[in-house]
Amino acid sequence: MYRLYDFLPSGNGYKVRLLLTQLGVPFELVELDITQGLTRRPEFLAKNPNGRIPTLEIEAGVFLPESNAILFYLAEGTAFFPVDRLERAQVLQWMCFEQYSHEPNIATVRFWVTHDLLTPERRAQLDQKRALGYAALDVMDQHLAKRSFFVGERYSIADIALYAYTHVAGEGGFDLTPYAALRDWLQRVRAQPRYIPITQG
Ligand SMILES: N[C@@H](CCC(=O)N[C@@H](CS)C(=O)NCC(=O)O)C(=O)O
Repeated sequence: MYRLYDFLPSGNGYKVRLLLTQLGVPFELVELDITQGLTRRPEFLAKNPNGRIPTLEIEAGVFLPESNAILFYLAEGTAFFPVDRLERAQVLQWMCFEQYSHEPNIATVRFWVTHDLLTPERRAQLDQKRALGYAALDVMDQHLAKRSFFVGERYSIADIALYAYTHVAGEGGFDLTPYAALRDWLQRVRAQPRYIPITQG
């Protein structure tokens, strides 16, 4: 059985929990409180030298970190990952966008705000992070104005990757009210079979 090292408030971890649940694949959850530095201890660094969750233990001693890499691994050969060559590349395109333009702004601000970690140095970065986060939401909203899901009109791991931190962006102070297409898409993701909320292990 897969073992998932995770932290329940984490959107990156939630991506993996959501896909495993939607695939109907059982897994063992090992929660590590990142606010207590548990992923920076030698025993975890031996599993993922980058010291971060999510990390999936595929079989004894075989560890795969990085949420989107884990999604790729789990979704291969399933309805969550297209077979068409261009659509596969488009899934990768949106997952790269998520990691470079979306998550570092939207997820980081949410983490600082919800965990009361707004040091003066971070406060000074807030405006820029918020502006970059809103720019990412603009791109998503424009794309979704013409389609139901990110790639090929089908729910895929691109949607899971982007949903994870978008649906909780409000916790970081992002106002989603002006993003009608984006909000409709959030509802469509929520309506998918075997959907679970971020708080569920
Ligand atoms: N690019 C990685 C980011 C992973 C990441 O930043 N994980 C955070 C929680 S969301 C973490 O483990 N932080 C603990 C730490 O850095 O000590 C992914 O997508 O999995």
